[in-house]
Amino acid sequence: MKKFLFLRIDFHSNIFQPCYHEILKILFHCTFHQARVKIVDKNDSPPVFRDDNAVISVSEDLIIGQPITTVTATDLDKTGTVVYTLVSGDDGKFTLDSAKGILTLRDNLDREFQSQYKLTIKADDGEQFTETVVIIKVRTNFGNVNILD
Ligand SMILES: [Ca+2]
Ligand SMILES: [Ca+2]
Repeated sequence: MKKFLFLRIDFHSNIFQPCYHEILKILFHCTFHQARVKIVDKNDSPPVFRDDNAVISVSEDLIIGQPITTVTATDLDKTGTVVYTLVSGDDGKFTLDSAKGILTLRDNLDREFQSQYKLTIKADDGEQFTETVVIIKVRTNFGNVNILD
């Protein structure tokens, strides 16, 4: 004799609940059990930067240690922690908080020496990573302009 099992899947509670339980039990003299299925998240999505190729203008008289911007990457996964790294282009002028993504000034800027920095920043979730570019444009401090007599 063939036996069929009908299942109703309740996605909200993740419970696979047998339907017609009592009817089938009477017809086929079998028993049913409920099973609770918990779906565990896998770290399979890369972090995604909120802003790509951001351009930020800063004054050349910015004080060392002052925050410039915060880079943010979102991750669809519940597992894994996003770690930010300054990969290249900073020339020792900037530092990046690995946990919060806060970019701060590390050394004095001089527009006459270098007017633009192209920073490559990485967001890594332990499995996959994404990179973005942040361009820092240095504005002139008018106090440095030499006025000839
Ligand atoms: Ca996932
Ligand atoms: Ca992830």
